[in-house]
Amino acid sequence: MQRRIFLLGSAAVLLLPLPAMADTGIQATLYKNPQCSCCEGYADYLRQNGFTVDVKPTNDLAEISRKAGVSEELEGCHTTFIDGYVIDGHVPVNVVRKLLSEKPAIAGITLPGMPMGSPGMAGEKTETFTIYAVTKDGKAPTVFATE
Ligand SMILES: [Cu+2]
Repeated sequence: MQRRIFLLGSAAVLLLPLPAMADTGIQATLYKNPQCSCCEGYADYLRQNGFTVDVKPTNDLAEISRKAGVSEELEGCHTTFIDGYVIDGHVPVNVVRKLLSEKPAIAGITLPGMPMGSPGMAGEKTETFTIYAVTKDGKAPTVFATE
């Protein structure tokens, strides 16, 4: 009788739906200005790299960034949230993965502006990208990675 109950229990576990992450990738929410097209380019880039991206057009992007810890001078052109972190601008996916695997005690990371040749942006890369780590406690940003 004990054994029979055990087997039924195992079968029930197997019939449960798989966790969403198993087949749809890591969930990302990307806020952008309604007019921004390179932001869509970045959403597609994340999708190509296995993320599930929910794009939310908004007219309050600056405020969303600021509340997430990204000051005006460090803002990118869209604001993504993944796994509790803010990822602002056209941050290369290997840097996003570094953040998600290292899980540092920061609010998130940002690549300010819209550098040429960054993921989702047109053009040739002409300069080193500096990706900054930001916090919500008013500390100065630090360099998280360079590409
Ligand atoms: Cu852009």
